[in-house]
Amino acid sequence: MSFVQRRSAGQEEFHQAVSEVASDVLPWIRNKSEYRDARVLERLTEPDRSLSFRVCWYDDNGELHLNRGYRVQLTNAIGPYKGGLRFHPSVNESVLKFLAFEQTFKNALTGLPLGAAKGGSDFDPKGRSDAEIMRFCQSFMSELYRHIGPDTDIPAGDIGVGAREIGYLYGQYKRIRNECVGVLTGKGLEYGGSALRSEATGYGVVHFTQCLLKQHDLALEGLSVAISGSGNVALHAAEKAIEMGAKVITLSDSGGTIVDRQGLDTEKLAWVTALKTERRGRISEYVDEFDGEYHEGKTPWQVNCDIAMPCATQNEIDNDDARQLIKGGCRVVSEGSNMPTRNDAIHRFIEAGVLFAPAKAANAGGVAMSGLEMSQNAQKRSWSDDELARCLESIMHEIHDRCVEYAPRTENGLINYRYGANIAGFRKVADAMLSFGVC
Ligand code: NDP
Ligand code: 2IT
Repeated sequence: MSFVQRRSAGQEEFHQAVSEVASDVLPWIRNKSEYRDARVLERLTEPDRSLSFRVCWYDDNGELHLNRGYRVQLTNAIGPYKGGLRFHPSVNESVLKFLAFEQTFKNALTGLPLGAAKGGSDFDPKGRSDAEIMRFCQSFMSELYRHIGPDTDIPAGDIGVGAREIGYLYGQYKRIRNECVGVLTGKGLEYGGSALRSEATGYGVVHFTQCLLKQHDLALEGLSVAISGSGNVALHAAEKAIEMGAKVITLSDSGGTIVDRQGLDTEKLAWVTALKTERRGRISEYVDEFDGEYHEGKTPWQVNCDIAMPCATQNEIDNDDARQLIKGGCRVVSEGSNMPTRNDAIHRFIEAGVLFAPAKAANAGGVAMSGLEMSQNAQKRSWSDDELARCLESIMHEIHDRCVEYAPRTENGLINYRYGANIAGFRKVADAMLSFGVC
């Protein structure tokens, strides 16, 4: 860690992500000189390249704004660089390096040939008109286009980047390059997108959770689920959890949390989806429409639940939240967002016998479906919804089984998925790197 702390000084999120992986990988490679001598893990902490660039755009009043754009291309050892773009004021190099680092092991776990990258900007889309979003996306792509390509680097969405933004970004790429190629995933169905891409991350989290429960002779039906966030991942996780008979009792946004102890049903969820995707409103409006409580400025982790599904952002569960969740009867934590749980909280969960599904395994359904979008684009074909739904389920099962293959059982007889995901993901990338010699 001192090597990473020295070379990436002040990048706390990045240190956190590396430390979490290193705590499992370093003991595992202790007797494996091929990985140790080639310093594979250290090499993965230095991205292949990290780009930053100026993004200028005009708001609707004709005022000029200046943001910074980024693309961190971490490794293309097992395939072209692949990972989302995040537009949020908190974006900086540390956040994108942690996300690209996590993406490395996640993409390896999918079993698909996908390298790892992450990008984005400190641009804040909140309160901006469609025209402002379009001008920002066009300006951003006017630089990004020279660094990406369908066999080089294929960005997708993440926080603040959904179907609307991917449309504007792809439109600009096409205009500059005069090429219709699979250079972005998450595209609209009319112009090369894949069915189920927008649903895949949230659905995948629930499929993974079902595998984990089954492995421990449990079932999802009837269990209460506290979900954070109300964006792409949260809403699709809620949809699939409800479909599978679970009771979804919370959603949140950066303003606060709604608690509906009766549980959301498909009608209430459709209302929230319209609120968030069409009107771009606040989750607090839920309690004007339906029964329930709104807890301003609070996360869902004070609410008693069987399963916690963080689906908003990084570091949303700290040690106190973990203590509270355990006290409230939580038996499973399934991470939809990337690095939502602080490292001390992960240890607390595992020690307490809470089944912990790490993001790099549980939320890999999104990037896996992106991989399938790339395959469809390369074939110039579109696969059916049913076929893609079957592919997603089987990929999530395979990821689960890859984790179990490497995971020791904890003292309580439970599977340590964090360990299994870290070792299975690392091993694939490391073996590819060893094949290439020193580079
Ligand atoms: P969205 O932009 O669609 O939604 C993000 C949600 O999280 C919103 O409800 C937002 O609330 C909330 N949120 C964001 N930042 C904060 C914050 N600092 N504090 C509290 N709430 C916050 O993003 P996604 O659903 O796509 O992404 C959510 C998470 O899932 C991220 O960690 C992302 O990296 C991860 N992920 C996404 C994938 C995808 O395919 N989209 C794939 C795999 C992982 P508000 O609107 O108020 O900001
Ligand atoms: O964190 C993630 O896996 C994503 N945001 C999706 C990346 C992708 O390329 O689909």
